[in-house]
Amino acid sequence: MRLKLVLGAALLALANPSFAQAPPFAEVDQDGDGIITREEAAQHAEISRQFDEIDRNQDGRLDRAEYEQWAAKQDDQAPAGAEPE
Ligand SMILES: [Ca+2]
Ligand SMILES: [Ca+2]
Repeated sequence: MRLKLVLGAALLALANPSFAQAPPFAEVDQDGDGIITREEAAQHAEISRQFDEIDRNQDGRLDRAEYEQWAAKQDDQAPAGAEPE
């Protein structure tokens, strides 16, 4: 079960190597408990790398609000081709 989820995340990472947009919260929160742990973030290189920055209240976990805020910022930084607002 867990292995299958990890493999799915790996396949998605391969399918989207540019990471132009952050993956949906539900995709990163593999067990669906509403919190992204470091272990879950480890499946996504960019999230893992910026974990401390995303974790604004420094409790070692990413809740949906923290993640969505960061994800929106990633979308703002989308590379050429994206229309600026
Ligand atoms: Ca989780
Ligand atoms: Ca947090």
